[in-house]
Amino acid sequence: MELASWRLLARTVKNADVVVEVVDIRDPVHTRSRRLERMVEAFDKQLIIVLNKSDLVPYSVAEKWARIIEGQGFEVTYVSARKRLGTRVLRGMIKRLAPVKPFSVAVVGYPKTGKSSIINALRGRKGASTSPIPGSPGYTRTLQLLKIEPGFYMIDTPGVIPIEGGWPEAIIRGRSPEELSDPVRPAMALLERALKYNPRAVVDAYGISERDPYRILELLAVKRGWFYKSDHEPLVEEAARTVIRDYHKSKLFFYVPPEEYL
Ligand SMILES: Nc1nc2c(ncn2[C@@H]2O[C@H](COP(=O)(O)OP(=O)(O)OP(=O)(O)O)[C@@H](O)[C@H]2O)c(=O)[nH]1
Ligand SMILES: [Mg+2]
Repeated sequence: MELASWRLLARTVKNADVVVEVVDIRDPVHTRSRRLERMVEAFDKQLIIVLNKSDLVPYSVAEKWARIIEGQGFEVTYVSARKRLGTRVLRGMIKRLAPVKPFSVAVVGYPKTGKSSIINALRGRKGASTSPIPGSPGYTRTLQLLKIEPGFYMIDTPGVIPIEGGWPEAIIRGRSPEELSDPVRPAMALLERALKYNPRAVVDAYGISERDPYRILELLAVKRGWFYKSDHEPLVEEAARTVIRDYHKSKLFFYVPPEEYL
């Protein structure tokens, strides 16, 4: 899987008039890149932080995250690319920061935050290819220039993984589940977080009412009939990949409450 290099991003940011950093509202702290934000500052470009996937959290949670980030001195708004909510506000914000046409907006951020989906939502039609899982067909590999309206362009970029990304977010977004040499540890960390923030997450996704992450993987493998041929032990690696995929598809559902951060 190809991710954006910092050099490519620097060039893109330098040539853009406005930069949109797309963040996953389920976990804004771990899907924001301070390094990216500092780079935008260094080039003296206008930055908008866009909290995407707001259809997955209550309205009050979206509002609170926006206020927190605003309080840090950023331009911020929340949208749902999937439901096409908040796109009018975002469009207005961009035009306020880039009053003279023609202008271009670089859309940057962590993998799988919905960068391409936001561009499509603003365009009102598809054009930027999208995909649910890192590395699966449709993920963004190179820069792509898309027209939103005459004189208003957006540049779609591949996701970037900063070093400060944090565990396990950087791992599970940085590679396709198949490419992970050890999917079990990140999947266990993910399950722990899921249960911490949504006690019903595992019951709702798999009908398994167990709280020990390793045990959950074993039970899921048994449930799906995944066993090692050699010793007939549950194939926990396959269960781990499934858990990671289900997080990307938001079937394994949780979000980090803003209160945690205040
Ligand atoms: N629930 C929900 N899912 C979304 C939303 N926006 C995007 N997604 C989903 O998130 C996944 C990733 O979307 P993309 O637009 O491909 O994300 P990306 O940031 O361009 O991904 P890369 O180019 O691979 O870095 C897809 O499965 C989308 O359907 C949203 O507003 N709500
Ligand atoms: Mg993309």
